[in-house]
Amino acid sequence: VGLGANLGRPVRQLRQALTQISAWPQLQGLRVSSFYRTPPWGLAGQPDFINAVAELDTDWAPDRLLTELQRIEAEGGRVRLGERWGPRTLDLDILHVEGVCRSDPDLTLPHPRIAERAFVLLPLSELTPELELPGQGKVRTLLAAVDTSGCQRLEAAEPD
Ligand code: A4P
Ligand code: MG
Repeated sequence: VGLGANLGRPVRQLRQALTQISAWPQLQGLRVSSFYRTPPWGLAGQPDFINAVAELDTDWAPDRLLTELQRIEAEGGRVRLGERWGPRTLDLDILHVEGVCRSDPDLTLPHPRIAERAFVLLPLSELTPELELPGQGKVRTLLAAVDTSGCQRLEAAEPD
């Protein structure tokens, strides 16, 4: 799962989302990357984002997982200003589900734009550098090909 925010209190919103995920009854394991401060991708002139990636084990099917993530976005009072790639208080995307490849617009897996995004590849490579993303390549290799200058890892003690 990729987490991102650039409105409100981004670090706090990411921590709160992770707390909610960690309380899921279906959850068997949860590993979370460092948080990164990253320059906006896709649409300039908006605040820097805070991004992180979480790996988890669940019995939920991918569609149910997306529904539950969208519930957390909504409960966090998700605010967005309407533009594609524009600012938002919380964005939770499914990046990859082991063994699943699909191009349904409601849920495309793996997420189609991972290879272009340092803000995903940096935290993802902390957790699963050897992961092969079907159709895109290995995380470690993809990371080596993107520009990570401007991305800054935050200390775990970063205040909210
Ligand atoms: N959807 C399809 N596939 C998926 C998936 N794998 N995971 C559908 C989650 N959702 C998926 O989502 C729109 C629809 O996509 C959903 O209804 C779901 O059924 P959304 O969350 O409303 O829109 P979105 O995530 O904002 O999509 P959009 O506009 O493509 O934005 P992106 O691609 O997520 O990019 N820069 C930095 N540094 N850090 C960021 O986190 N984020 C964005 C947003 C832009 N720039 C950024 C960052
Ligand atoms: Mg999203």
